[in-house]
Amino acid sequence: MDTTNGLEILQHNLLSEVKAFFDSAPPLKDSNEVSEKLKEFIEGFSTSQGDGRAERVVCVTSGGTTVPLEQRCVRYIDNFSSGHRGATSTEYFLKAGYAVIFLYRRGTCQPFCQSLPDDPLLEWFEPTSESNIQVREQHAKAVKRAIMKHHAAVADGRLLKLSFTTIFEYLQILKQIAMETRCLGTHAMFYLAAAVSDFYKPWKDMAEHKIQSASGPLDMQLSQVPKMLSVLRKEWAPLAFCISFKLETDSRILLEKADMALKKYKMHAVVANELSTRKEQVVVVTGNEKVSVRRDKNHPGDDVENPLINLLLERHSTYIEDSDI
Ligand code: PAZ
Repeated sequence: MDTTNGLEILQHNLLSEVKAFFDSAPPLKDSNEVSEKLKEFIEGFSTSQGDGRAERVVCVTSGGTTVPLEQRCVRYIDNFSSGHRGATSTEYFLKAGYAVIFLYRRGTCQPFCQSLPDDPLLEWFEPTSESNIQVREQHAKAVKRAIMKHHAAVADGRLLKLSFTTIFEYLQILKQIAMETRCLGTHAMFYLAAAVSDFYKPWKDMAEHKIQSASGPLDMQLSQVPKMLSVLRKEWAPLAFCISFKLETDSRILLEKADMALKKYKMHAVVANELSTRKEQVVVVTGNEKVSVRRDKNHPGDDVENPLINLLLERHSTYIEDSDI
């Protein structure tokens, strides 16, 4: 088998696995609505600005995907991701003038919510009369700021939020986003911070009803989720600037795995992070460098996403300029 032929066969096999994944996935309930929202959002900002520069858009994925074990799902496999990285990064992208499609796991961190009180929601408010409720004085500033910033981003047509829970929903929506943003070419970016399951139970092989414990220990085989990063890069969004993340708990293999992902999926950069230090430091791995990015400890409240997004914005600009030549 010559190498070209070998690669073609691998690509063909991958595309068949991807097709099988989507064909057997439960269809998205609100697929048409998602499509409409995306079209409207992109139309809203994709016309050139006054200075002739086209707008830039980033799809930020955030939080973890679940893997249902039953069709009428009682149990599922989940992961640790809080969505903090995606939510915080979204704020920096918006600040830099990007339009953001925030694809997030329901119930995880949201942009502009970091400084909201930790108290339970109902305790933020107090009744002032029979029919009036106000935010408690000690929370008023933080709540008002969060609401104003969020409202401005959505009302300006710069923030579109789409939610998922399962691996099936996540990949179907990601594909829709990629197809709808193709028209933006190199001005589109994918910032894939979501923790996406590597294994899943195909829908057709899944028990319909709750798995019974009376049948003894659970012995279940999971299939591998097809490598969608490859498909995103090659098929769905071939011109977009693509950043994926690599998380490991063993620092000895982290950079090597990030390098492998960079080459295998042809990403433009892979952000390598370790579970325990992910809020302090990441390493941006590209074809010719490994840049360590750290949170500035001298500035209280600063986070690692601030320098990370600055670096990626620069790289995206260079990518666009180089592609224009
Ligand atoms: O969501 P979070 O802020 O708790 O954590 C962020 C993260 C570690 C999920 C992200 O930086 C990441 O590495 N995502 C990809 C994980 C992976 O599938 O390797």
